[in-house]
Amino acid sequence: FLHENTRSQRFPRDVTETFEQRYRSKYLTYPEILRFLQYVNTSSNVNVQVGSIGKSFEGRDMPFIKIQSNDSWPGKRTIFIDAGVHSREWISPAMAVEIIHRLALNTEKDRAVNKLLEMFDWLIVPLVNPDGYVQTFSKGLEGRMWRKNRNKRYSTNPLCYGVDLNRNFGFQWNNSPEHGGSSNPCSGTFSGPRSFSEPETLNMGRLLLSNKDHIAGYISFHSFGQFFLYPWGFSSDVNIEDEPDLHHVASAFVDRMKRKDYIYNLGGSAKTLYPAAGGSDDYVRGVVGVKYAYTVELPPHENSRYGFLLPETEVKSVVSDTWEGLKSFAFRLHQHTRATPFNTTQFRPVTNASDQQKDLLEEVSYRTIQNALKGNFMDTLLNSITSEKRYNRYRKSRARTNKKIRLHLSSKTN
Ligand code: 0X9
Ligand code: ZN
Repeated sequence: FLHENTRSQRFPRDVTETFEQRYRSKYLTYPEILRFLQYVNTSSNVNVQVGSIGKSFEGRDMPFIKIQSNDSWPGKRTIFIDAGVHSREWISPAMAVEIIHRLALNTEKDRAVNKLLEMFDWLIVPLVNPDGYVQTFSKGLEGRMWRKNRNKRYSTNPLCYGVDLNRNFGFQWNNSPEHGGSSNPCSGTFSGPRSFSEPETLNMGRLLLSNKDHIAGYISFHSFGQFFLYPWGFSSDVNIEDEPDLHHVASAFVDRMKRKDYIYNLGGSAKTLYPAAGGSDDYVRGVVGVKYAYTVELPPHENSRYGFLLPETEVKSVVSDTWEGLKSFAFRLHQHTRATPFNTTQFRPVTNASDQQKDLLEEVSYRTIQNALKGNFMDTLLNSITSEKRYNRYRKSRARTNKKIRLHLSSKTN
């Protein structure tokens, strides 16, 4: 698939020069990202595996790369990174490209890289939303500032295409009074007709669940604002039980970045930024069962006038500075989790003061995990939500659950 979008089947002679010297000082296009991965695949000295996790709505491949030390083994603890969920946040895939370059090519001869590969395998999806990304390179209203995917099924108006992929993941989907998603296709935060209605989120869900037992940490790169966020995003009323752990590991990044003069805001997602349900981070934590799941809002700072339009001249310094923060994060994660045997089912996905609420919410995510473990997650998921009948049944049972939670909560406060 790497060849599909490239004009020439072979690399031009100056490809090394092109990528070594120019990839960090410019935003790569979709075909350039594929070509970059192809280059890494053939030139890395460590173990890399490049492939596609599936197709986007418009049929583009969603590339992944797995980077491991040459003596790695199946099931080794993995850091999972994704980028480009929102297409206009160009610095995000640029960050993923930087990470891939650092880990797989290590042209800076950074001694820490060996350690990083010793500690973890790295699984990276640099562009979760390729259709949207391609769209942002076009002119006009639906051009540079496009955020969602390019699904055309929910509206005939081109301004109203697409679903916000970060409202479409299947955990607490649309499920709080302030869920931060919209049911209007014209909205920039349209959450889709149901969770995992989009091929992009479905492909991610499948990949995540099939790696569930060895993902030690998850980071989704977004922009902008300089926030380091942990769950929960779906509601600001629910606290995460192990907040001190999540905070401690993330603060390694935040402290390191501060020394480089980047001030990051660290905290629970809904409280620190705003409530938004259906995000990938909540899903990774709540259903996949990864304890350390984060969303990072890259530069510029929230007060910057640039917003999503971080100038190309800033790319190089931002991604190489952020790499330092990521290294600190990985070392801290390793250090902090080394003593505890790695078992993702050890902790409880959702907690709050109320035990009853805990049980109800856990039941939902636990069932999803059980189904995933039974075998083909995709079949399970597709069967359970694409058939209208079953979907309605599911919705009704969800409504009942939600009602119980609400009743219980109000009885507590009254
Ligand atoms: O709204 C979002 O999806 C993210 N912010 S952005 O400006 N990049 O669009 C924040 C997502 C935080 N995580 C959750 N709310 N689950
Ligand atoms: Zn975003």
